[in-house]
Amino acid sequence: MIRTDWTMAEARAIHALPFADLMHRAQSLHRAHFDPNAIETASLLSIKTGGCPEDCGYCSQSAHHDTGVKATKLMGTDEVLAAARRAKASGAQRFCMGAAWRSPKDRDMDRLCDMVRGVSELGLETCMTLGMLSPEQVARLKAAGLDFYNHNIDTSPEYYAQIASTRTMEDRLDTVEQVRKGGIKVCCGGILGMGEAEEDRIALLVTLATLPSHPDSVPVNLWNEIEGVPVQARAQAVDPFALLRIVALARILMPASVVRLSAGRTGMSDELQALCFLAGANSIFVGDQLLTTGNPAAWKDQELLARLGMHIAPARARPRVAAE
Ligand code: SAM
Ligand code: DTB
Ligand code: SF4
Repeated sequence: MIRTDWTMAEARAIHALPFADLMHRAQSLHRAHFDPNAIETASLLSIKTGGCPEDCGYCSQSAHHDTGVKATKLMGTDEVLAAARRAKASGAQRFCMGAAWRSPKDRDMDRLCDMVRGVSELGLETCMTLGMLSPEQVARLKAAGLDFYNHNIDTSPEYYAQIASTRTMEDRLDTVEQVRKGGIKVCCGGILGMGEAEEDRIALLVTLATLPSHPDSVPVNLWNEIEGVPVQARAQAVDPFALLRIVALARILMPASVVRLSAGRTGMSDELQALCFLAGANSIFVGDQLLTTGNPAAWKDQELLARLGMHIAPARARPRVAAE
């Protein structure tokens, strides 16, 4: 059963299960919906870096924080396609293009659509993350063939105002809804380790799991340390078992969604990543670079997947909704 009526009380109770029970429940649902040995891969490219007018307290790219990240212009389509070819050659299935914008300017739309068409023609799935979109912009990207749009809500509705003041959770949810209505698949998740309480992490997932339909993919990021941003002062290391409980809860609340173990893998042991896959994570970013921070080297990921007997394949939910 795919449910969109989860309550906080239900989510808290699942989250608090004894570890073995929680992992068993998550793994059973994972197996009912996906091949548990398959992992999806996406590669990221920052097509427009830094100088962003938003003040997200975790982000190296905000013009409000002094982080040493240099602002660049929107890349040319050829440069983007060259990076997409390299990503494909190194095993990526999806190419995700990110821009440090509050929202795209209409004058950029032609080039963005060219990028989507070009990346699709290479046989890669396409994803973009460009900030807020108008319904017209959604329609243009859809017509160009955009498969996914990433737009994270990042934390709980209660904690959101502590993280960003130039936009609200409602703004984020509005764009997510526009994207869904426009027929583009939604990628929406959050960040752990920004000083939020356990309750906020659960509320983040309940917010996603009670949307009109679950995001197609749910990135779980660990906050990546950035010198010079406000979150640095209140960030806390995420206990590995706390991470596992959140991955498992995401899998249980949204059983047919792809859960991506996103930022923060460089600091994780192989054993912790393997446990995250058991808890229901079935997607990773591959390639040495995320947007402005690092990611494990490709050979390290290949070695890890080989040791676990896992293979790279599109994480497609099984059509049948099986009982636990
Ligand atoms: N500007 C667009 C937006 O905000 O949607 C797209 C780019 S933005 C950098 C994409 C996502 O990266 C954010 O929503 C956040 O979840 C994640 N992110 C940014 N900085 C991060 C950090 N230091 N650690 C972990 N995740 C981070
Ligand atoms: C997501 O949830 N994580 C990715 C992607 N969506 C765009 C971004 C992670 C960024 C980590 C910090 C950086 O590299 O600047
Ligand atoms: Fe800009 Fe996105 Fe970074 Fe916020 S998260 S400052 S919107 S690039």
